[in-house]
Amino acid sequence: MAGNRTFTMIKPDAVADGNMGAILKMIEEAGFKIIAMKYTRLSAELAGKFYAVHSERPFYGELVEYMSSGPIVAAILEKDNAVADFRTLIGATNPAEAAEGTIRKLYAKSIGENAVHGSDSDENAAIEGNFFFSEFERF
Ligand code: DAT
Ligand code: MG
Repeated sequence: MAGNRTFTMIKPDAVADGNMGAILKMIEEAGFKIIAMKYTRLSAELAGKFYAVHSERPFYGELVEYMSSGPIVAAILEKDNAVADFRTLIGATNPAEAAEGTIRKLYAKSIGENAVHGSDSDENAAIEGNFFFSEFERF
């Protein structure tokens, strides 16, 4: 059975462009409840740890530099079928391929600066939520 939580980040480009409120509104209007949320900035070291799974990919250095370049919003979201439904809401990694009306279609600049993160599995949603939030912050 699919789990009911996922993890998201509003990435530095979207926060810098003033799209934080619009993106949170889309998330809430799509039926996701915000369980935990923080406005913070990742060091390069923490961004590298968060994306360690991509450490062998050619874009890893660029990804770490970008994700530590400015403030982000991190949040745990709750909804039935959260992981899959959230991936549908954000759209394809590359905004050029993202469906109309998705967050990335509306707000992403490029495949690298793509406005939002969404977990790709229930297991990773839990790992990523735990990375940002202590037990008492994700009740
Ligand atoms: P997603 O964020 O859709 O789950 P991913 O897990 O494959 O995508 O990659 C993580 C992030 O790495 C992605 O949001 C942006 C960056 N990225 C992925 N592919 C890239 C590429 N070909 N060039 C530059 N950045 C890329
Ligand atoms: Mg991913």
